[in-house]
This record gives sequence, structure tokens and C-alpha cells, in this order.
Amino acid sequence: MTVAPRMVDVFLRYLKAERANVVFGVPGGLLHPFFEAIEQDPEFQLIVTKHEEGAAFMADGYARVGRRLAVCAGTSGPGATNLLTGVSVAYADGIPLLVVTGQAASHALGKGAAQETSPEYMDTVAMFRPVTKYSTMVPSPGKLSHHLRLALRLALTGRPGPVHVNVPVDFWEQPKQEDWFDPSTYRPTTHQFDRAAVQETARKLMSAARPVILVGSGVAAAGAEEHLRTLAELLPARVATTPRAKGVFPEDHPLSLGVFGFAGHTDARNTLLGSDVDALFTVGASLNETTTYNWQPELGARRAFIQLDIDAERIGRNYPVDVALVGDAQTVLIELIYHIHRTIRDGSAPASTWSAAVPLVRGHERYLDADSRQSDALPVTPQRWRADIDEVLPEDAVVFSDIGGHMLFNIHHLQISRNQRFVLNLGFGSMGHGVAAPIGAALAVGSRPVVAIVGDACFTMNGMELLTANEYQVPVIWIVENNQMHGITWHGSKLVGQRRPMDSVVYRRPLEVAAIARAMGLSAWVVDRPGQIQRVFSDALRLNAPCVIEVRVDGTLPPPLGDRAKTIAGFTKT
Ligand SMILES: Cc1ncc(C[n+]2csc(CCOP(=O)(O)OP(=O)(O)O)c2C)c(N)n1
Ligand SMILES: [Mg+2]
Repeated sequence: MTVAPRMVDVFLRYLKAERANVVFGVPGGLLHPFFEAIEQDPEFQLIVTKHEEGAAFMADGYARVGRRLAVCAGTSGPGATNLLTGVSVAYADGIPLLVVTGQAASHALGKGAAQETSPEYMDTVAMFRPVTKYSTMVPSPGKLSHHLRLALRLALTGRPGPVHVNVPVDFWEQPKQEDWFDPSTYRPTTHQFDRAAVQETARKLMSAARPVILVGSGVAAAGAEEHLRTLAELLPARVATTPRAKGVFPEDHPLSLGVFGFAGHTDARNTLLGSDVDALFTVGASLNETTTYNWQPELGARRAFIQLDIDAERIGRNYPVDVALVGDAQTVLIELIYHIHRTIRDGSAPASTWSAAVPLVRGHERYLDADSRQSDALPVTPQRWRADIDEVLPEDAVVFSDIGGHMLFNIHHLQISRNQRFVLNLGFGSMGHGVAAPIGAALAVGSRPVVAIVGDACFTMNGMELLTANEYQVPVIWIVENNQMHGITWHGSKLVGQRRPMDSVVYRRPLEVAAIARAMGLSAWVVDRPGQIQRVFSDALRLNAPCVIEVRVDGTLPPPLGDRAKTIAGFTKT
């Protein structure tokens, strides 16, 4: 017997057309028809998480690393509100998510149905509005496809972002009411650029003696890493990345200055804030607080300040620009490289003098705390085990960081090279993202090793999702740096306010991370000595299963916090 197509079938067909074949969520009554249809369709994988926030984080990881739309879903009421923080993370960082939530049946709306979240009660659509590009309750079954297409168009056009559709439970099984539209017919794939601005940029970069490029995460979002490298080598220009774009330009490249901003590198800071640079080209960098050392005016004091962003709203927001380029980073860079090539072919040579400049510092001396990187002290220092792991990190590893002191150590002390990737939710800065999002990423990238370097408190916030990874056998390696406290707060408290260490954030009972992981059924190791993690990590990789390495560190060593503390201290003064 063939069943007549229902609205839910149409909905699923759109998801398949957008290659969003994994749905993360926690089923519940008012979204049951959707989850049931996903479960029954062999082209979908339904990942039932332990908490909806984990589902949103995983979808975010899937979209961020897989570079495509991801879907998360929660039932009405608490299912929807539990998604909110994860969706906010995606909104802050421009990640395309389709968020589906349940709703009471249409005939019951306004009558106080169980878990009703209509505009008359706890308006979920309103709750999602500030953290999505579009949030709506579908008004009738016939309008479901229309609103879905509108949502998908917004999620995937311009600066991407999350969108939310809330669907009364009785709509899903209504008969199909609309014709099919192919994605190419409902959302534009435009490649716009301004030719005059591209030519002006080419002229300014060609005539600069000390051109520098500041790479933001927009370059990764546009898949423009290789184009950026071509441009830098062509001039040549020295290149720094924002903290969130760490590794988008390989940090072992001879032109790499490392990270500029929060926990960044001295070369990057001295170069970008120094007086030598005569052309600064920022590509997909929003120039926010963490990227600009609290909006340092020196960064703007250039003969040529060229800013490329997909979002016109960010152009000239914090620094006046000489040339504004609005567009997708890959599209504009292709055009720019073409122009520069043509100028060179016509006989001009780039004026860059970097080739004759003193080469950049490499090895341990590149970093603050060079001694701690080589220290044999027990327990191991946060710097030393990171220097150790650089020796064994696979060349195609995807490395997630969470939020805390460990993040500052990660930004400063890991070296991300070509084909590796570093992922961080610094826009919203939510703890726990680095624990759950790697599960989604591993599902998106299949064979690439996914490693999460997280703090003990981030682990306790969303660590139950390790059960999810174990159930579905998603092979993430979590390295949990255990300093038995909220290290960033403890160290930070000594620099701000009354400058007293906040001892409330030091645990009263020791946290046994490896033991917890084993109780969840994962393999786990404890590392506390220098030179130990290399072998343990290789064993973990061979396992090809979710597992945990607990690194017990000397927590008294401060992370590279300096500028942030100064910023906070500056904010609290009136
Ligand atoms: C959801 C959320 N709550 C609170 C914070 C503020 N915060 C930032 S880092 C941190 C502590 C992190 O501790 P841990 O994971 O152990 O990392 P460590 O600093 O010790 O390396 C807190 C509470 C946050 N960023 N996100
Ligand atoms: Mg900690």
C-alpha cells in the first residue's frame, strides 16, 4: 500500500536536498511525528543526545566543520529553551542551523495545552528571534514549505546563521499541499564583487613595502584558505590570524605571524601595532574586542586600511577604512589574485620588502613562557604537554578548544599547520561547546581525527554527551586538562577587582575525570608527566573510538591572560 505524501515527507525531502542528513535532538510528544519520520527514513541518522544544548552544539560542530546546513530539534517548552544557548553560539559565529521545535496542536493554541508555547503563553518564537536570522511559527500546513524555504534561504545566504521553525504537532501528517522546489530555485548562489574596489585593493597591496593580512574566520567559512595563501605568497605579505581563525593560515608557514589578539603572539602584536606596516588588509575579521587588544588605535593608523567582509554592517565599524570590499572572501580573493597577476604580467613588480626583512622567530622562542614549554617539572606544565602533543597531532586533525584558561594556552601554545583545523566558539564563548560540538564535527568529516582540548569545568558542564559519542561510536579524543578549578576565574581574580584569588572556584573534592569517563564506558588514560602524552595519544588514535585523556597539570601557572584582564579592569572603571 502506498501512503499519500504528507507534509513531513516534503520537509524531509528539503533536508536531503540540502545534504543535512543527520538530525540531533531529544524527541518528545509535540514533535513526535517529525522524529518518527526521521527515524524511519534510512537516509537520515537520528542522534539522540543527552540534553538539547548538546544537540545544538553538535549541529553547530557538524555545520562548522562540514561546511553545510545542520539540523537540531527539540520538543516544545523545555526542549526548545534547552536549545537556546547552542543556537546563540551559532548565531554569534554565523553558523547555518535549522532549528525545529514542537508546538501544541493548532486547535488547542491559546487554551492552555500542555507545554504550549504560543504567543499567548511562553512565546518560543519570540525567544529565538534575537538569536536567529528568522524565527516563526508555521501558520497552516499549506504554508510549511513556504516558511521552510524562506528559513533555508536566510540560513544559507550572505553571512550564514541559524533559523527557527516551530510547528504545531497536527501539521506534520497533513497531506502534501505544494509542489517541490529544488534548492537552486529558492536560494541564490551569487558571486558579487565590486570591480573598482578590487582594482584599488590590488594597487594598494602592490605598492605597499610592508603589507600585512589579518585573517578572520570568514576565510574558513568561505573555504578561501588556499586563495589567501596564494595572495600572501604572491606579494609577499606577512599574515596574522584572529584567535578564532587560528590556523586558517598555517602557523608553520614562513610568512605566519601567528595569532593577533587574545592570547596571541608577540610577532603579530609588534608587527600589527608597530609603525612599519603601510597596508593592512583584513579578510573576514569582525575586528571585535578580542581581536584588536581592546580596539587599539594603532591598528587603524595605516596608510592603507582595506577591509573585506561579507557583512556591510561590519565595514568601518571600529576603524575607518580606505577601501571597503563587501562580499564572499573566496569570490573576492579570486578576483584580486587575478588582477594582481595581470598587473605583474604587464610588467609591474610588487613593492613588498618582506623577503629582505629579518625572518620571523620559530621554535620555543616564538612563545611566551618558552621555559615552561621545555620544563621537566612534575606535575606537567600546561605549556609543556602542548609542546609535546605538537609532535604527534595528525596532519589532518580537527582540534576543538573550549572556553577557559585552557583556551588561552591552546591559542598560544598549539601550532596549527596546513590541513589541520582549529575550532573555537569565541563569539558567544559558551563553556561546553568544545565538549559536545566535536561529536557533530566527527560525524561530518568521517575519517579525519577529531580532538577536543577542554577544561575540567567545561567537561562537567556537558560531559554527559560522552555517553552519546559512546552509543553511536563517534571517535572523538577528549583531552581534559584538569587543574581542579575554574582556572581562568581563579587567575583572573588576582588581576581585577580587589585582586584576591577567588577560592570558591577551586573544587572542594578532587574531580576524577578518567574515572568518570570509564564509568561511562569509554577508555581513559591519566597523564601527569612531561613527555608522556605522545605515546598515550598514539594509543588513543589507534583505538578509533571515543576516549578520554585526563592531563593533570600544575594549575598555579597562569594562562596568557594579560590583556583581557586589563580590558575587564578598564570596563569596570568609570
Ligand atoms: C556557559 C558559561 N558559563 C560561564 C562562563 C564563564 N566562564 C568562562 S571560563 C570558565 C571556567 C572554565 O573552567 P575550566 O573548563 O576548568 O577551564 P580552565 O580555566 O580551568 O582552564 C567560566 C565559568 C562561560 N564562558 N560559559
Ligand atoms: Mg579547570
